[in-house]
Parts: sequence; C-alpha cells; structure tokens
Amino acid sequence: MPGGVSSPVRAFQAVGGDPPVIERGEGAWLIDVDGNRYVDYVLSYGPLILGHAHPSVVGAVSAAARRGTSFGAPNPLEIELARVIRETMPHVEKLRFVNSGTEATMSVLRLARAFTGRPRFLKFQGNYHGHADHLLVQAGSGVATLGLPDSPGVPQQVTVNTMVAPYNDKAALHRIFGEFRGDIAAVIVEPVAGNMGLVEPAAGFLQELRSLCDKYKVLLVFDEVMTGFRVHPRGAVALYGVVPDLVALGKVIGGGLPVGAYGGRADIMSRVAPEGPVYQAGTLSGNPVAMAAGLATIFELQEAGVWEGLEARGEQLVRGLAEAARAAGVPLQVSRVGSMFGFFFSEQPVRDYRDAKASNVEQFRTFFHAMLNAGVYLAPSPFEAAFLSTAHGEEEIQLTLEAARRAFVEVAESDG
Ligand code: KE4
Repeated sequence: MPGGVSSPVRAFQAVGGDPPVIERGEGAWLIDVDGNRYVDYVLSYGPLILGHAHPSVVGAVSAAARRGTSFGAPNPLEIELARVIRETMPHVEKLRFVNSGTEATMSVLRLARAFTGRPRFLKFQGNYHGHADHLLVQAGSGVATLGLPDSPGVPQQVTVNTMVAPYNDKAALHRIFGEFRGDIAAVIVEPVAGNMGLVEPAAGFLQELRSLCDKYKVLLVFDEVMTGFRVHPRGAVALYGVVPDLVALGKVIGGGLPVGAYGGRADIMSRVAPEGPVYQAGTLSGNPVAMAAGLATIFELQEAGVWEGLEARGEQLVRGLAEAARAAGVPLQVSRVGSMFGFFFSEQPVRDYRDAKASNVEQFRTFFHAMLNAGVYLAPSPFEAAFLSTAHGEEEIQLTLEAARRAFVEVAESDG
C-alpha cells in the first residue's frame, strides 16, 4: 500500500511521524491498536456527524445487510434517501447516487458540459473536488498538503479547459467571465471552503457568483460534499440564500459508508442516462447498506435540539481555543461554520489559498503533535477542516481545551 495508507493525507507527511492504526471508534473517541484513546475531530473527514458506531446507524446497517448487501436493482432505501434529500434541499429536484464525492463532482461537470455544450469550467485555488483528472489543478486537501499543484499523470489536454481563480476574488471572477463568457459550462465552488483549512465565503462572494452565472448562462455547482448536512440542517444554501443549479453531495449522506450524489434542476438532471444521453453508471451506487447508513444518520439529525447542541458545543470549543491561544501569546485565526471549524497559525485573517499557504505550518506541526500526545486527534494537515459530532460532550470539550492550553504554550516556547 503506497505510503501504508488508502488515502494520502492519512500518512502524516505534512506533520511528520507515523499515524496510529485505529482499531475502533466509540462515539467521539478513536481507539488505536495499542489501546490509546483520542477525542476525534477528523470523524473520517466529515461523515461521522453522529460520532462512531452510533447505535441507530449500526442497527440500520446490520438490518439492511441481513437482507442482502447489493442487488444491482432499484431498492426502497435509495428511493427513500433520495426523497429525504429532496425534502431537505428542495433545489435538488432530481439526483443520482454514486460511491464517492469524486464520482459526484466528476459526473456533475460532465453533465454541465453536456447541458450547455460548452467546454470550460472554473474552480477555485484551494478548493478540492476529488481526484478526477480535470479537477486536479491547484486543488486543496491532500494535493495542497503534498504540494502537488498538478499531479503527474494528468495530461495537459485534460486540464486545458479547467480555469482557476483565487477564492473570494470578485475582480478575478469578472475578468474570467468577461474573457471566456460563451465558453464556460459551469463554476464549481465549495460554498464554505474546507480543503485549504476552513475559509468562509467573503460577504457577497457567492451572490456575485450567482449573478454572473445568470448573466452569462453558466451553471453554478455547489460542491457540498463536505458542507451538506454539516454546516446547516439544509446545507450551505440555507445559510447563504444562494441557490445553485447543481450540487454534489457525499460524506454525511452516507453516514460513514461510501456514498456520493449529484443533483439539482430537473431539466438538467433529466439529461442523465437512461432518461437522457449523458452516461454515468456504478455497480454499487445506491446499495441498500450504504443507503441505510445515510438514512439513519439524517433521521437522527432531524431530532429536536440536535443542531442547537452542535452549535453550542462548536461555539464553546472555538471560543476556548481562541482564548487558549491568546493566553499563550500565539497568533491564531479560528473560524467555525455550523459543526465544522478550522484554525490557522497566522497574524492575519485567511481569505484564500495564498493566505492559507502563508500560515505557520511549523507551529501547526508542534500543536498537532502536542494535541495527539494529549489524546486529541486533529487532521494531520493545516489544509483540512475539523469536525464536531453530536457525541462530543462536556468531557470531550474540556479535555480538548485543557490539552490546547498546554499545546499553545509549547508552540509559544518552540521556535516554529
Ligand atoms: P471523496 O472522493 O474523497 O469521497 O470526495 C472528494 C471531495 C469532494 N469535494 C469536497 C468538498 C471534499 O472535501 C472531498 C473530499 N474531502 C477530503 C478531505 N479534505 C477527503 C479526505 C481524503 O482525501 O482522504
């Protein structure tokens, strides 16, 4: 297994050292093969919003598995999950399930090009949309971590139509739309960026995107693989009041099993095979076990008080982190949107990829290892977001803040 992992960011290359091998999860906790316990803020990079091994999810998955794991045929659970998503996100009038966020964004861009007959699309520096060839251009997440601006093996012919602009840069938007107006099929954007660390959209940025897309008849695609059911019960659309034409989903809707989805306007989605000519397929798409995990997760999220609890915990945590850094005299930018949060070791606010890359990675490394040694598991990269679950309670928050107070002092005393 290259690097001993199944996904690059897990190898700890950005922070050094070897990753613990995790044997099991319990609620907000991970336990490694040596019995060490960690409060987990990675949560599998977002999906585990209920924490690990939630009884409702385990029960639903077990029951589904006992009825058979995959039929390669329509099944009631995929229909029910599609309905629940549409009820929660009315702009998702039709959707197709796939098996990962990568498949969702790859497919939605193929559809956008087919629908508009245009070749180009625009993404943003530091936004990561999975590892499809044409999207591996100045991406975020693991690519940013590994400093692979354009991965080897991606031929220029494939990325020639991929345009990149700085996140939150309205002037760049106007330049690109003006110059390439009739050639652009779509803009794909993380409405809250979570793959360069957490970077919020600047006031009016998403609105500007929407109005430019309307003006030039370009499709607006929200990549809500990370933000869907994470930043708000109804996703980023409910937070910012901007409605995309198409959306990519993943992570939480699979409840920890491999699920992605793409959807949006029915007139566009109707072009997807077999209703329309745009081909896309998948052996295990919509399989009942994964659908059961997603349904159980979303149903639990709909319980009264769940979102208020996540908001309260999230606010308590980020406020505590900011106070701990200030007490230690360490410059820290902390931000939170719903149950995802992030922080940069930086004197200045971080508004885009360039700012994020300018943050103090050495201090992040010191902080990361101090927290890990104190039993707090953060993503092993300054270019990832952190996540909270409904299983994180007072005990976990207090342990985390106590560890952070000591870790920030260690950062202040280090020469990072
Ligand atoms: P997957 O193919 O990894 O399921 O999804 C790709 C993807 C698409 N869009 C957004 C906004 C995403 O955040 C992701 C995947 N996120 C990373 C975390 N930064 C996955 C972690 C990893 O690559 O191991």
